[in-house]
Amino acid sequence: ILDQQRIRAANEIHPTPDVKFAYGTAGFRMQADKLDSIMFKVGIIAALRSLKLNGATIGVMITASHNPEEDNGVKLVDPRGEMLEQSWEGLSTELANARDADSILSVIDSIVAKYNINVDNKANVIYAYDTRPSCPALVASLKDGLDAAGADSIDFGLKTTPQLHYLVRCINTQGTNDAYGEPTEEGYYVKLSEAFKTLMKGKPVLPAISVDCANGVGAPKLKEFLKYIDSNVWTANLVNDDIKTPGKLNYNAGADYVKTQQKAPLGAVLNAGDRYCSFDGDADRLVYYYADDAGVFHLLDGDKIAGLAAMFIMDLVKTAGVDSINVGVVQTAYANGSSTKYLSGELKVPVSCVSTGVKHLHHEAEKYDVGVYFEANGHGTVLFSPEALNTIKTSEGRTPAQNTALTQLQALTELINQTVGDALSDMLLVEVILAHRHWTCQEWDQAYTDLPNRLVKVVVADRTIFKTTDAERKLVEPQGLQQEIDTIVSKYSNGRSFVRASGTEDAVRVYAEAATRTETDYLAMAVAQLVY
Ligand code: 16G
Ligand code: ZN
Repeated sequence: ILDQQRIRAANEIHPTPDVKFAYGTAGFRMQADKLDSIMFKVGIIAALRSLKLNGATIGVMITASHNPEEDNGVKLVDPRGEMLEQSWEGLSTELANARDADSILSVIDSIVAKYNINVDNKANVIYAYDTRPSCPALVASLKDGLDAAGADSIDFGLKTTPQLHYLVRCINTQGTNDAYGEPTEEGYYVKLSEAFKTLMKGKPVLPAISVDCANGVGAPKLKEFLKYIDSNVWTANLVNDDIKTPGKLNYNAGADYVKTQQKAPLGAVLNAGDRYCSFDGDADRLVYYYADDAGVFHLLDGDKIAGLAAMFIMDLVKTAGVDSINVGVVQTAYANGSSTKYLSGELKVPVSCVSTGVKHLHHEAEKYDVGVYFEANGHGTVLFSPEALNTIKTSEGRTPAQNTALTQLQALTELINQTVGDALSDMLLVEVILAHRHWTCQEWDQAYTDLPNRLVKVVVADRTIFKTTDAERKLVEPQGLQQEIDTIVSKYSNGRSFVRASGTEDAVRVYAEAATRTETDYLAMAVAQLVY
């Protein structure tokens, strides 16, 4: 199936530039004009991965999420809609860095030999892309790789990242007990909207929410979703929904902008009492925000969403009388200290801390019956274990209240995109909870007060010398640096600070939080000084 001639030909048309490529936490991501060779090679890797898994369908998503419009990227999705298995990241990197046809073919041979791959089988791959102007050319290169590898491939066109993850899972589970849904975009809207309607039944109609779509793919997809919901049930106003004008994608807008700048996006005028949220450029991150009566901006980030979701699900589990289901929350070191305190101290829910990156959170969340995971940046979801799903499905309530709660839990398992963080699905989850509680954003925000925090990016000569342990909260190298950080931190009340090398940029990140804004800024600067 793997056609050596075609692979050589593809390599001629898509030569590998002199760049050091690495499959990182976000797949391959960089300036779009450097990605051409990567794409056809990703096509080959996707085919090999499918062959290794007996022809299961693998997904390829072309996007650079919240990055500037000039960037692009590509990542692979495993059969259950999860991130590519880690061991294959290295293989992808190896192939990406092979320059001449002979080296490319020899990397392919070594993968085939390593996994005992039967190249006479059929590989299945689906792919989709975001709104970036560089996508069509990259898609063409990807297709060259898929064809050279003899894969059967389907172009799903413009999709959000979580929609592509959903499609992969649906295709691979079709016709099994584990079927996840119809493998179409429409199937996705139907699944979410039906679950949403069930959960909103008898609840107050919320005033329209304002959704900043970062001028990305979330805009047309949210508009599509709205067709499935009667506006008497729920509706939204879109801001930054222009996907046509060059240069607008993620420009001063979107979840990453709002989270890092701690201010409203371009084009949003905040009225006290109203609800606002932002998606990122590929609609897998979500943050909420509002203005108080004094007009002051308040952010409700991934930590706040995790707290809200955990609280709601724990209550439902109790009301439904299925207390055997345990709920846990997974965070990273970036979670605000107040959120961790709230979760363990008030909700009394187990909390784990893992390294940055969705795959780490996802993996850890699978250890609970119901695992709520969110990064502070707004990427997250809720996972229900097969046992939990079964308990919810088969339990019989002894009272009408128990039955209602069971129905609602069941609907939650369908509303939540369990493959990966999904801005649309997560937003619907938040809306459901606010409607159930009759809460405004401000009331939701009362759960706890975030400690002031600061994230500083430090460009260093070599970021690889920064090695961490304890879920990135402590440095082991360079030697002695952690003690110096500890000494500084100990001078601040509620002080916490850590340093880690970025997985997506050539820089080191310094995070700091403390009791007051001023102290936080001093702490962040003092630790950043140590790193320079
Ligand atoms: C990637 C990760 C995101 C993480 C971010 C950290 C996935 C799909 N995405 O975007 O979860 O928060 O990297 O970036 O895993 P950093 O390493 O540059 O701080
Ligand atoms: Zn994203």
